[in-house]
Amino acid sequence: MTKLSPNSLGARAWNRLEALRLFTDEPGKITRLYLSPSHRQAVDATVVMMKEAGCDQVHVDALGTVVGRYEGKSAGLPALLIGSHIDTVVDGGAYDGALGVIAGIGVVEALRDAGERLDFAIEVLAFGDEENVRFTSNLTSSRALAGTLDAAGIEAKDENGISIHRALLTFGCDPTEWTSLKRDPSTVLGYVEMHIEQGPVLEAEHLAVGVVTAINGASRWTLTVSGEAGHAGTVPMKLRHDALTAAAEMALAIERLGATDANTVATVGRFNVEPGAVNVIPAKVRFTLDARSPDDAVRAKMVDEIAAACKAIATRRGVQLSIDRFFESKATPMASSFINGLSDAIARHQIASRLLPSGAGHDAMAMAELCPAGMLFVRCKDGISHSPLESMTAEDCDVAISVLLDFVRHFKAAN
Ligand code: HGY
Ligand code: MN
Ligand code: MN
Repeated sequence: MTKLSPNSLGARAWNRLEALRLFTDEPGKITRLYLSPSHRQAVDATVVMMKEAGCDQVHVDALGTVVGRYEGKSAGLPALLIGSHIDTVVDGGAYDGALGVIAGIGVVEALRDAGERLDFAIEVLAFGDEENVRFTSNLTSSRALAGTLDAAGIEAKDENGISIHRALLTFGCDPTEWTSLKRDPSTVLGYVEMHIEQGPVLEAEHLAVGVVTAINGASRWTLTVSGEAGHAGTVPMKLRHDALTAAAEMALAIERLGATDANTVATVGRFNVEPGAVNVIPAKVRFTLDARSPDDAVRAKMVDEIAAACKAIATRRGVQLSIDRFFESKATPMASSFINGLSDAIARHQIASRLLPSGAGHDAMAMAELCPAGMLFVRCKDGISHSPLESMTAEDCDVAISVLLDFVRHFKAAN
């Protein structure tokens, strides 16, 4: 139980996080995929939270993003955007994404309670497609605002063949309106996202918060290995074209090549075997690659080596290999004005200001194409995320939102 006063920023945020975590499509786990029934419930709850916190206007846009606007000293002023995502991975945590949305709501509520109106508006954004788990296209809701989403993104399908377009109709949105979501840069002053670190650095250095310098670039592929099905009892080992053992050798090559540079990572997260019978030699394996680096040239070299290694294994084993490169994001530096502004706010809280890169991707990657973007990291336990073991403290939540509120109050649009 927290020592915070019930009226504190942290306690109020904690209650909202505890409410959001209940919206899941897998009871007992937190699984809230883009445009799923639980995402719709979370959207509806976020609308209510934003209204109760004092947003002057709240709406759900054509791609399911909840947008809550708190006007400045006069209506229609350019806005500072505060956002993150409310979708999750499968069996994920309660803080990845949701924390940044709840923090934005907390900032609006604190200003409203103090009767404060700033020289700019604030818009709190709850994006819904950051995790790239259900559909192959990613960051669609934030890229639409940045103006970098293309029509193909809306036709991306999930593994049941349902497109984002069709899922939006079921969700209650009008997908044809997505093209109007692009923001005029003159109406936006910047974007700031608060997020758990999803890594061990802040905890190891006993810091509640830190400032992100840059977000690593990522490449995501689906690799399909096609071999020959056969009877597990009759086909001699040397005559087989086993898709699974070929894919397994490729996965080990990916693990080896991902480790060639101190700052690169490469992961095989999904591995589907067909037909998947105990007495059938696997005919087909589809698996995913997620490869990242803070340096785009290093990442390009790594993925080229991965492709070459997988092709060589396929040739030697007499199986077919096809690669679908479905996602690519460049390494994204954060705006120095935001790095400095967030660092100053941290210093005003007598906390040492720690700068660190983000190995995880965020909506800030997309928003940085529209406007100056910054991120405030918050300590999480053991650095664990994308897991039901993901956790943080209400006290750190309180400090972090207080820092974010301080940043907002001191924010001056870079002219
Ligand atoms: O995978 C990522 O980096 C993000 O959590 N979607
Ligand atoms: Mn996230
Ligand atoms: Mn995530």
